[in-house]
Amino acid sequence: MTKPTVAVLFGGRSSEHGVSCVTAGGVLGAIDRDRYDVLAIGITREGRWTLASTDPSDWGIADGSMPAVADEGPTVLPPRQRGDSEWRLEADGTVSSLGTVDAVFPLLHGPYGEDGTIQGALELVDVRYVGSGVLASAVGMDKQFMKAAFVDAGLPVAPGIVLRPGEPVAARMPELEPLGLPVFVKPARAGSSMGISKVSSWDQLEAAVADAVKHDPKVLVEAGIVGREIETAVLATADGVRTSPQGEIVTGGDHAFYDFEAKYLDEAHVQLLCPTALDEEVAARVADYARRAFAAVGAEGLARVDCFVGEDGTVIVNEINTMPGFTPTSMYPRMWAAAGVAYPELVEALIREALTRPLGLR
Ligand code: G1L
Repeated sequence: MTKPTVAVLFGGRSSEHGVSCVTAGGVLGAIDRDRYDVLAIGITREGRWTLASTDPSDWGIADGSMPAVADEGPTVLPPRQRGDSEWRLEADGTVSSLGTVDAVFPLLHGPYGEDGTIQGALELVDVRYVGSGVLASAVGMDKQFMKAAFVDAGLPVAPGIVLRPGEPVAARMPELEPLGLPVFVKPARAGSSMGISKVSSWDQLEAAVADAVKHDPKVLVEAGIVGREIETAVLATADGVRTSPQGEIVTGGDHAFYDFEAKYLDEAHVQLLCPTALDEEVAARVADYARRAFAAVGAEGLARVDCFVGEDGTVIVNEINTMPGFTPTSMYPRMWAAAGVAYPELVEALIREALTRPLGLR
């Protein structure tokens, strides 16, 4: 019997190229080769698509670089630049054939990856993929629309104001001031925590917005919420939608919050606790909100939902991540491990869900 082919798509032109490569190494190590044929498709930092080794032992994953994709390796697609609208077709009328791909693991982050573009490209060519579709991926990448979807679903969120590209901040002060201090200034659509800053006095706002604008011309200014950072993993398969035991991000050291540096560079000062102690009633509410947040954006397969829990038990939904950190030691897999679901089982459940989903509207 022929095995389904699963392609792992990774790397890419985003700042999280290295994280994506490390994640691909983890996924490639976990896919059951007795059940699936595997392809590894790397996208270089320049945007060239290339075939990579599927053998995890070839992966120098420590340095987060793309393994065994020699510059002279086979090119699947030529590098593309913004505005490069030429479609290069092979003689047989197809864009390079890799044979049949039954499901893709789209391990790409940020613009051109988790914002729905890859998902759309796969929809166009009738290829199934793991995780959320076009709309949920795009909504999950845009904090403005994410908040709107949560509000529409009756979920509690932090109040926020969106600054449009090029807009003078001073003109919006009458709306901004009622948010109170501190506020968090965030690029509306960045894939990671880069460009986020905490503003404790209004005279810091302009500089914070200038920094955020480097990552996205659209900026969100959000009321600062005091509370524990509690995360929930959601897994949706044919068996239904399940939520994991909650995890908690505990930030020490001098990080003002769980910022980019804390997340990726300063492991010593950030603790990921799972499971974490939560009042039973609060835990149930967090789980309920996680499910509803998942449904609110129309997520599929998996998502991590991050909440703030105040001392009085108030829960605020901060965000949904339809492409959560997914190395074997990332929070999402660790939260499932706490529920007895090991990393390879998770990978298997997600592939199976992708393989059995209908194409087109669902
Ligand atoms: F394919 C999944 F399962 F939907 C998926 C896709 C992407 C899960 C997790 C991720 N995460 C990432 O790609 C990343 C956070 C490592 C960005 Cl590079």
